Amino acid sequence: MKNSFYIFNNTLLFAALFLLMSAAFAAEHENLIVNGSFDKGEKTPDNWEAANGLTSFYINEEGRGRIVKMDSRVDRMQSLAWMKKFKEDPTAAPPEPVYSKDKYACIGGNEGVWVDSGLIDVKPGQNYKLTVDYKGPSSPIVWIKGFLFHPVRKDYADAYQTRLVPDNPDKEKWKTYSIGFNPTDRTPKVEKMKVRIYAYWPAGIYYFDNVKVEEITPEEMVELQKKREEVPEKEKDKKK
Ligand SMILES: [Ca+2]
Repeated sequence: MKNSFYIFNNTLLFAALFLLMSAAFAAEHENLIVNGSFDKGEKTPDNWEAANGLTSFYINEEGRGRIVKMDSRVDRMQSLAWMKKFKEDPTAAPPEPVYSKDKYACIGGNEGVWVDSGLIDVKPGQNYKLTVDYKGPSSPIVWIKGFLFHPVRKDYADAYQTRLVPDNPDKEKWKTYSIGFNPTDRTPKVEKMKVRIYAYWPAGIYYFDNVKVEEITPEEMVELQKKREEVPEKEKDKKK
């Protein structure tokens, strides 16, 4: 009896702790990008653009579920032709990749490779934090693309962008990177935004996981901006 009471008490304690923690995370750290882990959905993860199977892929990695893989080494002409075909018929089977002898003739030396998230609403005046897990041979770009509603064209038009460029990445080891940003600070009419994962030069294989956009406080924004300004300082040191 005493034992079961103890277990019951512990269960209650854990339940209470769990609720408290969930409430804290929900209040401060809700991921506004639905399915930022890429794990939900069928062939294409929910809320993300389809991978074309030649330069962009959704693959599984142990312990991470599904991740994004991009290969920017593929020949540019082949990539462009395939992207056109894939757009017309997403069920078509991708060709075997061609790797050109001229290393500048790859898609990474030109247009690059990307996949986009779905659009989310932008709150006026709100500070946000973008976070991504990344591993690869060099720095890719994770963009935030902001849009305003064009009254004449009755469509969303480009109005804002900022980028996260992972500093000092590792080919084998995942690292987590973040920036702070505020879409309406200088472009107050921005209403929507999305994430664009983008790999280009140097040609190589790039991996991404756990894309997160969350609302942050002005204090958290100041901390992130400090970190962002430290990067050019480090660059300066390298050149000395
Ligand atoms: Ca994942």
